[in-house]
Amino acid sequence: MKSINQTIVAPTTSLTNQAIALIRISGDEAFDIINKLIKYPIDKTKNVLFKKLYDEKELVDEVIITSFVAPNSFTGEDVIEIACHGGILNTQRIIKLIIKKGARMANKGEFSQRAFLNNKIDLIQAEGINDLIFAKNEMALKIGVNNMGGIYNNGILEIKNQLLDVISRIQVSIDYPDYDDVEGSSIDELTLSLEKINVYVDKLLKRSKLANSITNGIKTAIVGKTNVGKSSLLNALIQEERAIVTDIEGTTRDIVTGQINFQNLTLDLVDTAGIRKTNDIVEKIGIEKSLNVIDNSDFILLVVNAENIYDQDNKDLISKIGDKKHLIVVNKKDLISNKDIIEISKKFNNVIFTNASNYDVDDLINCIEKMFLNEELLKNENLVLINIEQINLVEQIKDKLLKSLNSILEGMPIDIVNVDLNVAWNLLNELVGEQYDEEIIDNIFKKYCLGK
Ligand SMILES: Nc1nc2c(ncn2[C@@H]2O[C@H](COP(=O)(O)OP(=O)(O)OP(=O)(O)O)[C@@H](O)[C@H]2O)c(=O)[nH]1
Ligand SMILES: [Mg+2]
Repeated sequence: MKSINQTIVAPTTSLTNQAIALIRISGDEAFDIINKLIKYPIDKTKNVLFKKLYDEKELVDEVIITSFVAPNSFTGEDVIEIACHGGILNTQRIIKLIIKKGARMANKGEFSQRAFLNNKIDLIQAEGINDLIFAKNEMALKIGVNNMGGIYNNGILEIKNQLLDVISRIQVSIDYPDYDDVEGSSIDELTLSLEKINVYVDKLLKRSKLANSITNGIKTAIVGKTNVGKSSLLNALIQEERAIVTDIEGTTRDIVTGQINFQNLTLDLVDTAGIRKTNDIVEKIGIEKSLNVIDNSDFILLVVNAENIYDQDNKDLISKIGDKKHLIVVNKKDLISNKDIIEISKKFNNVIFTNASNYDVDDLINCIEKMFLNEELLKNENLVLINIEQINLVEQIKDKLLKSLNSILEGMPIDIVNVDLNVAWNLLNELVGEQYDEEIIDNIFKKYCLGK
């Protein structure tokens, strides 16, 4: 592993031809290094200065230097940020010069990693920064901003305190078995406290799973019989002629994908081969794939036409979809009467009408937004995690808490209950980053952008 003590440098903006690029230096030698590239040395103070950069005597660029003194910087170290002219060659040349004067190239995410290791941010905040950078819709952006600012982290810190309190009460009653007056250590009181913690963790998990799915992209399959307009629907939703559309049955043979970002949610769409009986080997394979896509999706758009809505193929598809979230999309509504629309609407409670070839899919979009956005998420007043590793940790915490609660209710010895509670406590610490494995931390930050 490269040394954490070395001064590091990286471009914080991407390397392309642009007006201004930003280069960040962080570490003990940040000021010494910049002073080797300018005529009059800058003091170790927080400052913004216009300077000329030199390679020995040769002018390199005119730049703005912003300096931060440890511990009052993003990383908690001395930091110099150089806003230089943004040509690729120019930016690379300045970075090479800085390396020549003693810095080393930063790893991906190393600035954030240092901020974390220097206690400037906790892990939830660090992940928030990443979520913010990669946000695909406004919901993800808002959650990223909230988590970066640590606005709702106190909820999880409060839960940590409550859990510690329960563990301590149990520990006291284990250590002093004869002293049964320890306040709050009766089975009823412990159960009550644990139930409260459980409710919080359970809600956090539910919110987060939903948010993860709608912010990263809900896996959505477009399925149905041939020629009903599935590919037209994909094209209308992504507003691009991606999938081939013809009036020949069996046009789509393989799966075609697309993504649509609504204001607050994202759908990862998969258009599939239409279902029908066929002897064509290639088409058969496509149909097989369509059925697999249903299994691997979280949301299904079953596309039908008015005249085939009740036929056996569609009945089979509905039973294959089972209790997965789905909508029945009656496409080609331009070909049916209002009377038909009313009749069909009476028979199904999750039916939507579209005219995909005319890009008329507004009702469908409104309906999907309503289906997935729950009030609590929109209000954004609680901690929500959208990162899958964090959600997995919360899942494990929930399992352990539930196990200990059940053990208490089943009258198991109290020291056994405490074993699971201690594991939950460690996992909670891992979640906020107060306890960590260096290798895991290295891995977490590697997925960040260079310069972040
Ligand atoms: N009148 C009308 N025709 C439509 C509509 N949507 C699609 N079509 C037409 O229906 C035919 C089939 O459309 P596709 O989108 O290729 O249907 P598909 O379900 O993907 O068909 P396969 O790939 O063969 O399974 C094309 O001729 C489309 O132009 C609609 O809303 N109204
Ligand atoms: Mg098709």
